[in-house]
Amino acid sequence: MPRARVTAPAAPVAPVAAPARALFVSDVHLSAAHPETVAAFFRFLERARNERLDALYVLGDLFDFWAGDDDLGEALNRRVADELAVFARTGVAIALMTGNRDLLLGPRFAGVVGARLLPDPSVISVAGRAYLLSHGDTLCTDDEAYQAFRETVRNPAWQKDFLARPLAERRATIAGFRTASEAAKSTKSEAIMDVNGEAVRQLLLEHAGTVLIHGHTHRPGREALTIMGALRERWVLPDWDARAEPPRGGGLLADAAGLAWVGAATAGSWGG
Ligand code: LP5
Ligand code: MN
Repeated sequence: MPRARVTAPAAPVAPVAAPARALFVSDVHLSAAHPETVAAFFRFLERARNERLDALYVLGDLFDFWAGDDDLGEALNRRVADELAVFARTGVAIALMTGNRDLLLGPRFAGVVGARLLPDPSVISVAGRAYLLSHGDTLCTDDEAYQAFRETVRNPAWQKDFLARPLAERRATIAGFRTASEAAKSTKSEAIMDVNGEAVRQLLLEHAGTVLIHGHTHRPGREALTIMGALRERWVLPDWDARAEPPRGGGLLADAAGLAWVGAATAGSWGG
């Protein structure tokens, strides 16, 4: 049975000044074509309700693609908005950063959810520790073809023109981009599609005392770096695919103890 819709746009939830417990996820790639992953994400939110969270940070690519906020009429998009709105109403402040797939996610979607949009990069604090948040695609500076594409589609004039086109045309254009992107990726090395070490060091240098968390590369893990004599960390979130063997997904939980992996596809808690 379909869930009740949250029809009235909720007022954006005020950011929690100093959350004590927060959850980070990215690259969920929600799509009507992958109902297993959608179900896994909703189960994850259900589980997260028991965690006394103050905040949920989504670091981009929540959706596999986003053609514009007027696509909220599509059943999956509306269900995701409704689920997140219900989650926000349990007292969790939701912050949404866009990724390379859902860069057109905007204020209307955020309003329906009761979330706020988070710039990339952003520095936030959880339990007295500073975290530097990014989707991660800007760090992939060796991928020059992608960076050129990014510059075009991040151009406000280009976006305005694109959003003025009919929804069906936008969806078709994005499908064309996806096909071209997959073809381009098949010619790129793994190294080119990973973050550039110097770009990471530069970003950390610009934000002293922070722990970097990003997604995009789909290479979950933790890296320790020494920058200007200080020990720094970079944590990479996993992407989600409930049909993969083993299934991928999950996120990072931040509290006074620091960061810990959570979710079905990680070695941390919330397994199964
Ligand atoms: O997403 P993923 O991981 O598969 O691949 C990314 C990079 N690809 C992309 C492209 C998206 O997948 C396309 C779909 C989303 C578009 C939504 C925007 C809607 C339009 C907005 C209008 C304002 O992000 C991929 C990286 C990879 O990550 C790893 O980092 O390598 O980059 C590419 O493959 C890009 C190609 O190298 C070059 C561009 C191919 C598309 C060419 C179309 C021509 C149109 C020119 C005008 C822009
Ligand atoms: Mn991405």
